[in-house]
Amino acid sequence: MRDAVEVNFDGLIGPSHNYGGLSDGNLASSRNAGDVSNPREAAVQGLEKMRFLVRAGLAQGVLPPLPRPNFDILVSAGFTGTDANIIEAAGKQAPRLLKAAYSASSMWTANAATVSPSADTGDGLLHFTAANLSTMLHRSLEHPDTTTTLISIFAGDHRFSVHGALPSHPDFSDEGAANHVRLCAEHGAQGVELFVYGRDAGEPTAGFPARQTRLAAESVARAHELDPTRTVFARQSRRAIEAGAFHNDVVCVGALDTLFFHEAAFEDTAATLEALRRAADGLFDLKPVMVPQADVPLEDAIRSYLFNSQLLQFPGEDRLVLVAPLEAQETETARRFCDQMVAGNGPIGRVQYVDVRQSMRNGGGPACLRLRVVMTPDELAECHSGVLLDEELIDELQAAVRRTYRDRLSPADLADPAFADECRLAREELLSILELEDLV
Ligand code: SUG
Repeated sequence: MRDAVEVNFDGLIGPSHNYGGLSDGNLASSRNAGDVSNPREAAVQGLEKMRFLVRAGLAQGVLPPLPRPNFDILVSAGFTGTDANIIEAAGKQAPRLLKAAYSASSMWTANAATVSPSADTGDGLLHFTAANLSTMLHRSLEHPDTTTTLISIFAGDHRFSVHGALPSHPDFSDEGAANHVRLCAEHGAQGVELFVYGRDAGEPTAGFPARQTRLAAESVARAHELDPTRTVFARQSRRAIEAGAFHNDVVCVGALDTLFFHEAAFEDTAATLEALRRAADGLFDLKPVMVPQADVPLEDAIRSYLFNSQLLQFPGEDRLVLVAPLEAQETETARRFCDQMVAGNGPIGRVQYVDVRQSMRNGGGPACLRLRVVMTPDELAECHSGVLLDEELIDELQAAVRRTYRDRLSPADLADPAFADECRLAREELLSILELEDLV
């Protein structure tokens, strides 16, 4: 199917965006713990990034924020009474749990699910598996609501197959598309799916957590009916995880036939590239762009989030565009590498820097904020069109955000029961704009 397109579904940043310091191994989350956040600016920044892609002529979708606070976890922890009683008591007795219940982490939709386009799957359906995100408590709360959201948007089992999350056990730890790369000649052609894992099921790890297991990756590949000869499983390097690459997409991004990655991304780079070439045989010639440690030290790569960029084919441009965070431009080694790369004649011809600083301060760059879904025209026609953006809809969402979101949120504010109502009303307004009232 030649005219399939890649749709980027960004997470609309929720009204409770805050710096909770909840993610061990995510250096930005730990560094900025307790700071005052600006949810309004965060959501506007995210929507401006979406506007940039819409203006470039790319297909752009949005996923709404999940309901926060998540009362289910608070009730499971024994808090009872009215919503206000629950929040007040949790604020006093379990403030960290209240932060988890309020986390706006569903904004990072690269972790919402793993997606396999219909060109890759045995049954010809477009498959999604919601990620259990079981390593971090606050993220483990997302998947039931994420599954419901995906089913609302991708309804109809003759085109779409939405799988619930894998079991929530450490052997099945799954963080979705952040550890998954699809390579192909063109979006609608059969591709090669690369799954990157940090540990085997049952394998103990010291130090920062490895959030993806090989068993989880294999389970998703099986459920999606992927062709084993076109599927590659590669191990992320321990060194990258210890340096703060809590997902593979902090050190690697791929699109079409191009894989852009840091020298230290994989445990065995040569074997990974060899396996990819074998899997791509007859489909496309892999174009690896490896960034040497000598040019961009791993620490700079992680601080700048150079690799947590979107790699996109812009209409009218013959080489790929890297949509990178401003922090990459501000990091000398990363910027120098980008300048040299675009001056050469490799597959990446331009770098565009975007401001997503509010999200970056929690460890989420441009690539974390989007879930890529390759869709045929029939699939596109059948999904819920209310979440497909044009500039007018972006304006409407931004106006709602400006009306309903705070521009200052400190951890202490979460204990105020009035804030829960504020979050609910803001989300309801967004859902009504997106014609997703069934999710209220
Ligand atoms: O899971 N941060 C997220 C960042 C996710 C980035 N996603 C990708 N790399 N695809 C995480 O660590 C921090 C929340 C806090 O501390 O308040 C957080 O969850």
